[in-house]
Amino acid sequence: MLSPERPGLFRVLCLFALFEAACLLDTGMLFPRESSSREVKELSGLWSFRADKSPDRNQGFDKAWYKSRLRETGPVIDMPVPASYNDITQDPTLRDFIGWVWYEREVVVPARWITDEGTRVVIRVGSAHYYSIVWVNGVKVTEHNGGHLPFEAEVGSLIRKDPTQPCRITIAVNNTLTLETLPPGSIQHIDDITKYPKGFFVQNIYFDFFNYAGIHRPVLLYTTPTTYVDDITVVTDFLDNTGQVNYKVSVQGATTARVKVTLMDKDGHCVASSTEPFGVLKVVDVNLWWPYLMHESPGYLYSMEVRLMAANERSTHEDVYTLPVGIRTVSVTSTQFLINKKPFYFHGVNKHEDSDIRGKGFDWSLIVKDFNLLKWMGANSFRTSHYPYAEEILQMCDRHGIVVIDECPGVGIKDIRSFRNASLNHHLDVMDELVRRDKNHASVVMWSVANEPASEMPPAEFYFKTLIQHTKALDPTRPVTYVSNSHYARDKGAPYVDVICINSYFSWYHDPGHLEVIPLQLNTQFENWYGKYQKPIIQSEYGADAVPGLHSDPPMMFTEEYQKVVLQSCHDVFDQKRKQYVIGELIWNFADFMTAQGITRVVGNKKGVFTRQRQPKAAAFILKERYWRLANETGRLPPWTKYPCSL
Ligand code: GCB
Repeated sequence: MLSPERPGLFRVLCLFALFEAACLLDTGMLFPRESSSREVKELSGLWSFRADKSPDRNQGFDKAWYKSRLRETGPVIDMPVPASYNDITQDPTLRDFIGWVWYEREVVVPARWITDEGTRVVIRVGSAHYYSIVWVNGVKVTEHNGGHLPFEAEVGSLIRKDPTQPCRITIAVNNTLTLETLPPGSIQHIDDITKYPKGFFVQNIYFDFFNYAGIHRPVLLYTTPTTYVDDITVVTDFLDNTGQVNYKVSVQGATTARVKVTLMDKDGHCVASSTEPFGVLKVVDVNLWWPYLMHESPGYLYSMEVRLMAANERSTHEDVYTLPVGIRTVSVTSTQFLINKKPFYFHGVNKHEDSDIRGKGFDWSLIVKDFNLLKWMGANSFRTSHYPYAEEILQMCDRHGIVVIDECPGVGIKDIRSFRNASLNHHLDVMDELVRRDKNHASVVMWSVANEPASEMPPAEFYFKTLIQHTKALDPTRPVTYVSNSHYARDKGAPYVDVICINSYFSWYHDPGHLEVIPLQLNTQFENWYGKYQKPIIQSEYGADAVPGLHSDPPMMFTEEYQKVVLQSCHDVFDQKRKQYVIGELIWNFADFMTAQGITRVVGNKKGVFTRQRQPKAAAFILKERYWRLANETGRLPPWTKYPCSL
């Protein structure tokens, strides 16, 4: 359990543990940034595309589609990258496709990257769902198991082989989910030819969002020198007015190299520096990183420039990487969540990466719009339900002071076979990748290892104990949670988490239409969970579907009025319990989102307070009023933010 007492010693121990953990991972996963020594070439745009519709989906491998141009092995269509492929065409078989799809793009590489042997060229895929294999000029360079997280490979030697040829990148992506993937799923073949066409099969999933697929985040080529900054780990602390940045720089490509680390404030003034690869930078009169609406200047970021100098017989290389650093602490007591030693109340949302046409494809316009809506409604936090979001989104959170509960794709672990070792090992690997990617984000204050697993099943205890302990060993500086369903009376993982997160839908999935049960049932829920575990509680999901434009008074399910009353009834209980041990409320959901087709979903899940096109329903105004009231009560706001109407 994280303890606010003896922070100095505790932090130093954490730091060593974090550095040890970082060493267990093969390499770093720094976000590619341009600098005087690094170039980035974005490969967003149109790629050639073909879905392998052969019965066993294996034709692409049998015919080695990666060996020549994709258009020479069969018909191709244009496919935007990044985007899910599902909603791009009018073809229902592509929307619901299961199996391998193939992407290809030819790239002209700057001549200097080819001629300069001192340049490392790396291909990086921000994420592709679910299993990916990458070839460059017909040679396999990497494969990756899992969506939502980046992967990369060095390709310099391949593009240098024949400099007269453009660099041809082929990426095959398979969206099949099995009992051992994260999230899990299963493929069901149905052989009854009296009822189903020959070869009929379906993908069963146990989660409530559409299994969008394809290359979801940008693909990049980037360069570094051959001796380079491979990873940086920072852990921050403060005492009185002095901030501390404990850091470690990992170098690849040389056994000896000189390092210069400079910490700069927002105006570019140096506030601390060092020539050691690890150590502590002290910042006098520190500007702490504060959440949005908790302070008049939230999201303060320093810049940590790492300059690496390495020499061989022939030349000197320099590599420069600049990492944004927010200085803040996080800790938990039995009733509170503390940021910079002050109580923090989560008033925020759950989101999805989801929108019309793009599906889960990365889109700056959508991201900026969503941040504007979050700030408009006075939300100070969100949970990355139910998988890690794009790194660019976390960077926005760092800059705007939006607090994040960072969730891995452990959603829908319902089948007892998904608790076996193969699944657990993969889940541990995913946590490694997630912590490695997101450990330096000030906005990330807690890890969530799963959402609503069947945590009452006997193997759940060993599974979650192992997973949570592993995550704490990876990062002892942040609390760990997983999200429970309120009606699991015997939750085997709860004793191991730092914060209890509970989802509940009273008067929706239970007692539909009976709004009057909410106060009693929600109160009982809190008392039971706190009574049993004595840990702070976040209401991590609550809400109701509302089809925009449907109205009724008295309220009926699926109308905007019903959604409003569900929210208001819950808020009354939150207001009583937040004086005790409830430390947050996250609405389900920020916006409507697409799901698989089914009798409870009307073209997707309609529990958004905004529509999928980001227009407010009546509930958005209820939340806006509440969140600003909470912020005025609990935060320290500058005068211009006190009255949101003037925004
Ligand atoms: C939940 C799940 C979420 C669903 C939501 C619902 O408990 O965590 O993924 O979308 O309920 O609307 O049913």
